[in-house]
Amino acid sequence: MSRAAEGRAGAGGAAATIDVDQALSLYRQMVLIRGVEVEIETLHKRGRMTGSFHSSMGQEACAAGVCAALRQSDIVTSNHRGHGHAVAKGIPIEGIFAELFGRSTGVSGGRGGSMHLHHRESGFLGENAIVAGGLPWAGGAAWARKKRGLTDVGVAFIGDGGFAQGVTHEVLLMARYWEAPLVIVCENNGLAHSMASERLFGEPGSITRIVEATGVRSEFVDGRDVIAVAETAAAMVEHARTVGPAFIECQVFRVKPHSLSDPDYRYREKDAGQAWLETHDPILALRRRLGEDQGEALDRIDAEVAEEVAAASAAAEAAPQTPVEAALENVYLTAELNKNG
Ligand SMILES: Cc1ncc(C[n+]2csc(CCOP(=O)(O)OP(=O)(O)O)c2C)c(N)n1
Ligand SMILES: [Mg+2]
Repeated sequence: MSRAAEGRAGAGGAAATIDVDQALSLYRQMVLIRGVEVEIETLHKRGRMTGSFHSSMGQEACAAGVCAALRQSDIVTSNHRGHGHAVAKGIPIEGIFAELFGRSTGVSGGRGGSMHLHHRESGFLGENAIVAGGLPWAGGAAWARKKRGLTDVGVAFIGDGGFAQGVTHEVLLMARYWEAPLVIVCENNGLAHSMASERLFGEPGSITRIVEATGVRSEFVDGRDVIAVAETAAAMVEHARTVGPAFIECQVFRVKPHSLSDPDYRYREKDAGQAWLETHDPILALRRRLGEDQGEALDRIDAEVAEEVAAASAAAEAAPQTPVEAALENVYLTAELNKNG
């Protein structure tokens, strides 16, 4: 148990940085991410949503904990497994559902779908289907903000697979050289599709040591523990705001197959995800930690989130479909786009 949870959020103890209200807010955020993704999976299975998607079930604590340390004006970029980051950064969930339904009310006008959520108003610069493709965006955004005299940071969520991309190492070194306010969050879920992370990098924590060797401030954190993630993220975001780049390796677990269409039983034990969830679910872990005292408040959050998700999903589905003629909007640079760029 982290110091914070032993303190005001838990059973009493040493100095805490996270109080009960903040812990409840982290809980709500994780339940909302889970609720949105379970709804998306259900809609796919019922044939009401098409395409595929990459569930972040089991990884909610990383998205919720990191984004809790951010301001609205801080920038986040994400990858193909990005719904949790989008929700945690504050994108309205109706806009996310509408995007996945291909509706014109979607955050990307229904043109982007699951891997191209984008919402400037929330500081969400976008997901990216190219492994580690969002990282140079965040690095550039961070550097630009520093050049403009702002104190906002850029945060890039990448997977362990993203750490095997050359661009990751380039951005890391450039951000260090320019002292850019960038936080790289590597969600190490142990797999890059079917490739075991340990085969490439060694045990969890090894990626942190590789980054440490560059002189960039680095932390390894248990991504099942949302309070530990939130505390670590707060320190690293502050470091980025005031000093320079920071790196977090967040150890998580991918509960679902790589995507909806992935036969994961070919490279890991059948039902490995479900078995993990039963013993390590970050949502249940926080519930247990907060204890009976908060039982009613937690139940209320569960009910409110369920209602919010159902309403958002229904409203999104009822919205008009994106017309075919809109398909090429925002693809080519126009004077209007350039002006808003
Ligand atoms: C440059 C590039 N290479 C390969 C792929 C195919 N691909 C999509 S997701 C993925 C695995 C990514 O693993 P990781 O970064 O660990 O993220 P996770 O899926 O585990 O969340 C791969 C290889 C891609 N999209 N882009
Ligand atoms: Mg991975």
